[in-house]
Amino acid sequence: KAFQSAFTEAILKGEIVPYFQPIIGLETRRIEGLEVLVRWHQDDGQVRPPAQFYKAFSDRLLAPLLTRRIADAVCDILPEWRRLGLNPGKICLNATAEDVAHPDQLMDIMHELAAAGLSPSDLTIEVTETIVMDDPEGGMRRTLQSLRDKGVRVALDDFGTGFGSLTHLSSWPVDILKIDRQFVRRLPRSEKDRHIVRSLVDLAGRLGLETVAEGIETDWQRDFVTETGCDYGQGFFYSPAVSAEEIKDLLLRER
Ligand code: G
Ligand code: G
Ligand code: MN
Ligand code: NA
Repeated sequence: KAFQSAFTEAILKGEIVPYFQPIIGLETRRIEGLEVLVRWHQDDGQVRPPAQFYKAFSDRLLAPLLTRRIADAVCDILPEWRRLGLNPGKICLNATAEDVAHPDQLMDIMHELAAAGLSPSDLTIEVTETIVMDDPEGGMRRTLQSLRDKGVRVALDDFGTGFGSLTHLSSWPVDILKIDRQFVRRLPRSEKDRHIVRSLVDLAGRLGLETVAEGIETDWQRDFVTETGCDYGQGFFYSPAVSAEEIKDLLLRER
């Protein structure tokens, strides 16, 4: 309860803000998309990552407010980027379980972003396996499918960390597979992880999915995943998630 009111107040005060982490085309070596990652700018000047307010993501009241707030903030930024001639590529929003269980808000958000100039085909919704695991009535599947029918792309985040990953891959309507950074972290030392990453990229390709390797921290890791045929890379090697002001500078450099 105390957390609920503190977090709601933070939203109202504009302290809940989007940060942006570039997603790089491994062939083009350019920014092809941005993952939107929430941060809490507290009034003491601290920038808190989601690990310090993870409860908000699973709270039935807070989760939809959080998603809406982040989407609204992105809508506010898009016109400025357009004015400056910046191309952010795909905008990748993380969805909560509540979002996927109740599709109305996600549909609203898609329309709101479209009105701000982002076409549905430039929007990606990221869901984790833990979110989609429990879907007895198939409602979540239907949400994702109706987004895809509108041209929005769906990414399966943190792939390989949940239970029954391969089941999800064959039965869920997804376009993109994000290889979790746990498989990238120990490269090049771990021979097993090299095999796993290669196999995941190969499997995704055969299933017609695009691939993003997460957690790229070194040029060796970048070269390795590029050589596997992986499409995109994301990680501290390129950039951590940065503020709207800082991502503008990164996009300006690529203009
Ligand atoms: O930014 P960071 O790596 O600390 O994020 C940690 C986790 O929080 C990630 O798994 C990410 O998917 C999740 N997360 C970050 N921002 C958002 C957001 O805006 N909405 C949702 N639903 N999850 C987010
Ligand atoms: O769960 P999701 O993949 O959406 O969360 C992304 C999180 O991973 C962000 O909180 C971000 O800060 C973190 N992250 C992104 N790139 C790297 C990286 O290269 N190394 C590490 N250790 N963490 C990363
Ligand atoms: Mn994500
Ligand atoms: Na991830």
